[in-house]
Amino acid sequence: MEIDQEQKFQNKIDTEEKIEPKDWMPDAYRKNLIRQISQHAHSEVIGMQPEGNWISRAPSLRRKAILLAKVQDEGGHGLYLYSTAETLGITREEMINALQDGSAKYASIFNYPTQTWADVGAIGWLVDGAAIVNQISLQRTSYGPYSRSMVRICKEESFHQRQGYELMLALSRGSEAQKEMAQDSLNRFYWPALMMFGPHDTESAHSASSMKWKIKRETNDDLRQKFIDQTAPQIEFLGLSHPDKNLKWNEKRSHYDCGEINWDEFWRVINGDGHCNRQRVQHHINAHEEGAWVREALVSYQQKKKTKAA
Ligand code: BYC
Repeated sequence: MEIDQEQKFQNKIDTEEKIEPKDWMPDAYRKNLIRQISQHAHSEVIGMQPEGNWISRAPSLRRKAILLAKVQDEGGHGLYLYSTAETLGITREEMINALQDGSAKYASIFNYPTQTWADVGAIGWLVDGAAIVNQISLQRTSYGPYSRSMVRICKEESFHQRQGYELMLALSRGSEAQKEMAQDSLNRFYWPALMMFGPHDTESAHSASSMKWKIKRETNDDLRQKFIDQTAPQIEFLGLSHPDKNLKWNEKRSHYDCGEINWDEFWRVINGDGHCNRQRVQHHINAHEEGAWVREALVSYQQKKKTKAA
């Protein structure tokens, strides 16, 4: 019976039919999706912190308004994704607990500090840029609600990426000090942005099953290569120097060859020992505790409405 169900499920995947919340699915598919989607949601929400750090110090009203809107969008993405994960039978509370007790991960990039204003540009350009490359591919993921949330998120991310690049362009066409600030920021964020795509395919624990079930449509290395290829001419147009001294166009492959990521750093950061891991989670815990009264007020308002209607 189970084998039959599993075959039917795989046929659906193979013929590009979306899996919907009430459809039968193997436990391992459900578990893998909950893991990836909840970690994606956590990344969006924790990702508000490094940029939020600059809202009160944005250099103009225009820049402040743009940054406020962007950070708010990221919170919205978190909400779509938590709701998507909830359709798989996990509660928001369980997901938040896993984030706060360290059992669930979030994107490693957000454990790096934002030291200068240029970092806001570098995050928009490189971090949202890397996220879009991944998320465009995830628009075709096999789970219906995840795929639909990606369509909406990608539209907003592409605005974020452009605002980041425009900020970097303004700095790189500005004074010598501004250009230096842009270069320094590119140097610090380039490699961590490449790490966002995860370990090499040969080291990726979840890739084989995720590719078979079309949760992931392209591998970590293929997506990373796309990002490397699209970013090189963007760096050149800014007039900045490329942080990867081994980067070289390979005519035969029609791709850039590149230097190696520092994988020790990657594993250290995702296992909790980056610059800001403790600070990011503690800040989340504090905000969550401070916001408890809002959640309580909402629940009692909803209960009141229900009692009135009954
Ligand atoms: N950081 O088997 P693998 C944004 C973990 S935010 C941390 O290859 P998978 C934005 C991985 O979870 C957008 N952990 O995993 C927001 C696994 O650990 P567990 C974020 C990482 O899932 C604010 C282990 O390493 N986007 O746009 O097949 C401001 C083995 O890896 C990372 C998403 O979340 C990492 N970089 O592939 C600005 C996209 N890489 O779970 C911007 C959705 C790997 O076994 N997620 N790990 O404990 C994905 O596409 C996939 O989950 C990944 C990893 C490609 C990230």
